Amino acid sequence: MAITDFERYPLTFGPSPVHHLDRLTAHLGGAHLWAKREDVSSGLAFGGNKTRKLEYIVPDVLAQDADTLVSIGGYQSNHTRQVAAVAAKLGLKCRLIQERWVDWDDPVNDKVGNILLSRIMGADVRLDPAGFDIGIRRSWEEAIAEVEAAGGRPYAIPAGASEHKFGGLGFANWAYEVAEQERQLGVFFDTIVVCTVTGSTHAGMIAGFAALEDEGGRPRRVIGIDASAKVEQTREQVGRIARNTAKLIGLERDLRDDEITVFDGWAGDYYGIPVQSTIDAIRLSGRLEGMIIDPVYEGKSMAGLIDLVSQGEIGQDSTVLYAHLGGQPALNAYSGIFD
Ligand code: 5PA
Repeated sequence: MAITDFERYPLTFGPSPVHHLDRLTAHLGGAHLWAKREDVSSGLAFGGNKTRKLEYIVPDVLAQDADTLVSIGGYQSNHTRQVAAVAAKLGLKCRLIQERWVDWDDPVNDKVGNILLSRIMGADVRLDPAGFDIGIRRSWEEAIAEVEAAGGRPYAIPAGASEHKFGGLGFANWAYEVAEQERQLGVFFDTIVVCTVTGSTHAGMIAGFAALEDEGGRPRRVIGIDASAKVEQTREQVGRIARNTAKLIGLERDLRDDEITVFDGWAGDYYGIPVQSTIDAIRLSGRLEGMIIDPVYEGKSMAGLIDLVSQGEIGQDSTVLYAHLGGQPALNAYSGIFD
């Protein structure tokens, strides 16, 4: 099997745009920085990385003739908002468990941003007081059982669509898309920087780029920046999903440990709570590039990118592709930071 053997249900406009970050590059005075924008590549409720993952999951939903998508995330989950959008687009029902993953006391945290959009799109949104965990949750299993008991045909999509058997395919294909865009642009991205939490975005990229390398492509670094503040769990999950995805797309060797790189140092102490470097990164990206990033994910990976370039860990001659995975709607629940 190869990535092209898997069916892809189109939910995006096509390849996500890639552009140079001129002013950020000049400001940091090091590597050449580019961005690839999952945040502007779909018309479904602002898109993001889950939309691309779901393109490879929807064919299975349709094959199973499910009538309700069931998924889970925090109150401000981007993933559940994208599941709600896909359900709306397919004419399916949607049942969402929104857990209190983040101890953030903004009074509208469970009302604005992502959760508001999910409600607008008709999802059945249920709040649950449970805290952060990227594993399989009981509340989610109960929701599936409830849909079944009511005569529905649920289709279960785990947190971030990561523990799904096809969860890594969307970003394995992203790697091939990057290779094609490199040919068009005449550049080579030797370093990719990506935010990682439930793991299948980063894992898919690792598998995809490993397959490209085995097809004769030049090697490159795919650096995951942890935003879960539970780096060991994330690293384990990324490695496992990368290996599963690599097998699925026909990689004939095991992945090396040095292909699975998850850095910590920018997540702060808690998932979902921005620290000073997150806020600085959000302001810098906004002021220099007009590129909006969020306080939960991309603000943390951008803080990592800024430091790695400033400290020379990513060298002067590097050409870096920053994966912008979306997530801006959550900013609405964090307005107090920018007063
Ligand atoms: C998320 C995830 P992975 O979960 O695939 O590692 O992706 C991390 C990530 N950037 C990066 C943005 C904007 C994201 O939304 N979000 C989760 C959610 O519930 O929204 C799965 C955690």
